[in-house]
Amino acid sequence: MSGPRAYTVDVIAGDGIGQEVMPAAITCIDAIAPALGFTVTWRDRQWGSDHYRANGRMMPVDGLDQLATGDGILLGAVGAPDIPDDVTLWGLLIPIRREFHQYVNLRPIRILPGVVSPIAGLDELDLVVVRENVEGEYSEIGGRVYRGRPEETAIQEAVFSRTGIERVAKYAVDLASRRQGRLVSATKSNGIIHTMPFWDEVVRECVDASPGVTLESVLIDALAARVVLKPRTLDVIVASNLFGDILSDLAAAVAGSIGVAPSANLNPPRQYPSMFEPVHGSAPDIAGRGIANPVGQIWASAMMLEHLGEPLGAQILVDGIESALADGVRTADLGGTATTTEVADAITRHCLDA
Ligand code: GGG
Repeated sequence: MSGPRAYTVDVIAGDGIGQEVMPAAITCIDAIAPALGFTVTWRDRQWGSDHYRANGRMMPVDGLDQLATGDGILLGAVGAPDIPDDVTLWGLLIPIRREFHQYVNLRPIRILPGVVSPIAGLDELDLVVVRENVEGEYSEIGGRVYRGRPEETAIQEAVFSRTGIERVAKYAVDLASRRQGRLVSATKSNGIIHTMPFWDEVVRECVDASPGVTLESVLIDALAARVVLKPRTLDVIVASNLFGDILSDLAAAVAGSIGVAPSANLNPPRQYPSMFEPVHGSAPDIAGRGIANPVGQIWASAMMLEHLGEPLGAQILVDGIESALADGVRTADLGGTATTTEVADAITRHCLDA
């Protein structure tokens, strides 16, 4: 490519601490971009719960059309105590994942320097959760009958298609083949007797087509225990939408704090923009105090740079995070006293020294 590489990124800081950690990530990228020869045009989208309170919608009617013209989406957090969680999630996050076929939710989990795991003696961890991101248990199919009566009943259907399982399983198999060659699949085929045996079958077919990769199917309850008790026996985990969400939050807590974990909602064929967000939510209990951990957001931005074709920028950001944490610049969730801005400034300084 000749000339400066120019990217247009839609920024949805969203709710709560999303508004605090997002500027930290933008500051870091703006600091390193000139020396690396690329530019980013940030398109600020003030969508989320405030937009909902003012307009009755989490984003404008043509919000998805607006996002379709960009190269990527950087999301902060969604969720507010006065709005039902299903409204915030289904009004913003889930439509974006679905519209842009972001069927892989990639969630790397590592113990970063200076971060202490709550599991005694665990000082190293490096695993990746590959979560199916557009179908499964997150489904709008179902309903509620006999509202307010003793016989009130809710039905929620899970949707698993061969295409949907195959494409995320192939992604996970490919990733496993480039790491340790070991894939663990989360299942519950003993209790969930239609969708989970189908999931197991299709994942098995995908693994069998890749001779260098071994597969272990593990019941989700046992796998959750293993994430806590023996996390280092895990390398790449592939899981359905709900199981992947829970396992990755759990693994992030095992790695020291959910505040540092990043997440990439990927459209692997790159026909549509992908979206990058921290795993954490809007954390209304600490919002507005300037103490939120910006590392998850900055690490998610590094994943975005990697996806956009700026691997050096991505590496500089990750190295900057590691150096700042190793220096002891940490927010309260990691046992430190630094503010969001102090952590972002320390990371930026390290990035500029790189
Ligand atoms: N950082 C994005 C965010 O706020 N996520 C909140 C959440 O509840 N996400 C659920 C999900 O990823 O499915």
